[in-house]
Amino acid sequence: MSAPASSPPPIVILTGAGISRDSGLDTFRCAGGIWSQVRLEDVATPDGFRRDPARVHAFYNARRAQLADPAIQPNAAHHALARLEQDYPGEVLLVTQNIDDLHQRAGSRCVLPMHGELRKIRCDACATVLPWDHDCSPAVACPACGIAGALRPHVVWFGEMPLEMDRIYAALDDCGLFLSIGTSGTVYPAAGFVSHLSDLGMAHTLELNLAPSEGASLFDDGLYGPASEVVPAVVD
Ligand code: BJW
Repeated sequence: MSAPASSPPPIVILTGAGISRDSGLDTFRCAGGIWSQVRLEDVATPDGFRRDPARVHAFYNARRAQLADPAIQPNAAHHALARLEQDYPGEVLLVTQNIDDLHQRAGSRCVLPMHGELRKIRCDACATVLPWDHDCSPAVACPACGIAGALRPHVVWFGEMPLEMDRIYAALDDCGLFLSIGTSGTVYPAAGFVSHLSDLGMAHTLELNLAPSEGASLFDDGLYGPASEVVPAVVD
């Protein structure tokens, strides 16, 4: 990401599950969140998938079906970030840990979903990534290569390398403002972005969250409240 000298500083935005909470999707670690309903070792690790692929597919099938519910829509925070991308004269990169598609549906174009996408599936046999809006199971054959049992959710599990890391670090190294929105900051490498930036000393860093995260003191500033209120207040 490199901009002409006259452009305003590039902005990098990191979002987490908290931004989609006001759209009706559960976070992972809040009270009653996803990790209190299922064991992450069972559904979000390569070992869990090897042990019981049907259980893992069922977990993601249910979340895919929930995302397709007409009641689940982008909220004011997603829309505000899409407006920011459209109106800001410099570059805006939206890095999301979320696998929902609410940023894209709100109109954001420059989105890097670093933990994958719920509405895609990947073939372990031929590495093809396909749009996928229905249920999957170990019995389904890959439409690209015909091999059965090789499809897996296109998501990043613990122990796997998140996506687009080179592009993300290049953008971080170049940015003048970093916004972290609705993430607990407990999962690396995303949790390390703010320390990376304070080491570089070039960007202003701002946390927007319901309440200060454990790493709040690493940020230059913080603004706290529901994302659907705080994000539009910052952007507009
Ligand atoms: C609101 C709100 C409202 C609520 N408004 N805000 C020890 C030290 C350092 C690292 C490690 C370690 N041991 C293991 C690791 C690595 C590991 C890791 O970080 N583990 C930690 C738990 C310690 N990381 C990895 O394995 C990652 N890969 C990696 O490191 O690769 C390197 C490598 C690989 C191989 C070889 C060598 C090197 C991969 C991590 C993958 C994470 N995947 C998941 C599941 C994705 C698919 C799915 O969705 O099912 O990603 S886990 C889950 O956590 C999901 C999320 O993206 C991620 C982050 O969660 P997030 O978004 O922050 O949500 P919450 O719930 O935690 O927080 C919600 C926040 O919202 C809260 O702060 C609320 O306050 C706030 N909120 N309502 C605004 N209305």
